[in-house]
Amino acid sequence: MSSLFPALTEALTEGLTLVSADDSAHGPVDRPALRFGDRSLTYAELAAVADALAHRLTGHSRVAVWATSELETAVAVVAALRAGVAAVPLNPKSGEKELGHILTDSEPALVLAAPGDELPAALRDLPRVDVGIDPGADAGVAAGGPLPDTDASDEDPALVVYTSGTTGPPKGAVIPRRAIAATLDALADAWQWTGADVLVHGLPLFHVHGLVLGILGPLRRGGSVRHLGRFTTEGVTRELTDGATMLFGVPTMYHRIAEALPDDPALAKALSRARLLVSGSAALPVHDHERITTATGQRVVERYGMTETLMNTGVRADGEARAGTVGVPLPGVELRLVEDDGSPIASYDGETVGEIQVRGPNLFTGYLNRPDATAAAFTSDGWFRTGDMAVRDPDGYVRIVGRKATDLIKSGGYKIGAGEIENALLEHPGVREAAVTGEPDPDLGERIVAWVVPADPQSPPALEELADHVARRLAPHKRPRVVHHLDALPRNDMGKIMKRALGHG
Ligand code: MCA
Ligand code: AMP
Repeated sequence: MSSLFPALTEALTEGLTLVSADDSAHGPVDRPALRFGDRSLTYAELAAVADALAHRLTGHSRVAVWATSELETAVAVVAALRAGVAAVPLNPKSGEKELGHILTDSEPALVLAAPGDELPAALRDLPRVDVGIDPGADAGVAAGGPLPDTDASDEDPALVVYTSGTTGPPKGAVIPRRAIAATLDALADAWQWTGADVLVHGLPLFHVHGLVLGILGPLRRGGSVRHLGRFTTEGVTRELTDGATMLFGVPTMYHRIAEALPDDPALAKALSRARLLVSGSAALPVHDHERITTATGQRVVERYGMTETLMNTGVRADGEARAGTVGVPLPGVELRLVEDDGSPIASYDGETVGEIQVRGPNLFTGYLNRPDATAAAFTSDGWFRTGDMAVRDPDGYVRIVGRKATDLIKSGGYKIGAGEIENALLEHPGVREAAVTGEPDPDLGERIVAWVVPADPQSPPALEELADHVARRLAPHKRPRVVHHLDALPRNDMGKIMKRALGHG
């Protein structure tokens, strides 16, 4: 396939000497590519550092990336893609159990990390390659010869991204190069996204939203991205006031923006200047949409995607941004709604609910080492079962109304499997039985609630104790925010926990 990053290739063919300042607005070489805080790289500099690193990666099948919200993570992933090697981004806050599972499952040849980063014990047996970002030191990269970027096949894996299911440990979604190119080009069409755009975001870099859309997206367009390190409304104000054109965020971030707006005229002004405000990863409540529009005159557009499918639908930049909808299928994406028995729903009546199934070049190739789960995820004729329930308006706009599995929780835009947390809770000595549910939360969308039968009713484990336990074993965002102690869990005749009965507990 052609290069995933034409602007990088262009920067290389133009030569790695920096052009004079007056050419900077035009030539790809001197255009800013990445900015994290006060550290940044132009396309020429990124080409130098990423390609020097890429030459050290060729020949491997998979490499892990210690995916902090720093410049090194972006460089490491670009280097892996330039080398034709799959990158496995690791959440640097992953607990021992989660990290252990991911490493055993994905068997990376080495781990890429920023020079100063301290890695946990689970990673110390892996060869480590430090990600240098000194373009001067790497100026001789061209001597390393051409990289496989353009020779890699469309189906070659680009990323393995771990995503939670209802039960068991997370599964590694193998995302091929073709899916990344297809989804980013479809979004470019929908959003009139060009190299002139400057994106700002503060999303983590170990998931599709922050990494594929937020970093690889601008680089594929030849534009630039400014990462906030962590999301703050001050950071959003600063960057949108200073020339950024687009903002990507999860609903929790837009909720925090909506909360801050009444007392923050600078934020309102900055948002009103943006070309496009995009929300995704979970539903943005209509109330937050409305508050933002009232204060800024801007409409937030939503897009709908999944780790396994990348992006499926979106509200187009030239379309009507209707709160509560995720827009229309993106170019190249086939989308249908089906009944429980799998029969397609023909109507576009805004009422008939069905499961969303999708097909197209944006899809993953399967779950790593999980042919069973991969087979179960697809119909016999190649449609991917998303598990999301939706209706379609007469003009094709999709409205997501719920999820098939009650055991999947979306909190802060993270997908979290109830079973995974239940297993972790059961490993705590103070827990005899456990069930996990999600309940509505104005900030997080849903918050994780643990229902626990204590081993010793006289001294039940406290919330903080259980939250720390889950954060240490899995990840902090998977920790319960509420714990209820019960004498017994409600079970049906088969012994299965009746979670619906818990909501009222
Ligand atoms: C608190 N903390 C703890 C504990 N309690 N750490 C360890 N043990 C504990 N017991 C720490 C947290 O790690 C965090 O640290 C800080 O305290 C605050 O925690 P919390 O309140 O949970 O989080 P927050 O800072 O308020 O985060 C809200 C957020 C975050 C910024 C919106 O949820 C977020 O970044 N969400 C993005 C999720 C995302 O990108 N999803 C995309 C996947 P620290 O502050 O240092 O971290 S979905 C996807 O990719 C598909 C394709 C799609 O459609 O997009
Ligand atoms: P993940 O598995 O973490 O990639 O999350 C994918 C899931 O996030 C989808 O299956 C949806 O349930 C949800 N999702 C993503 N974007 C949206 C959106 N704009 N509105 C509602 N749900 C969304």
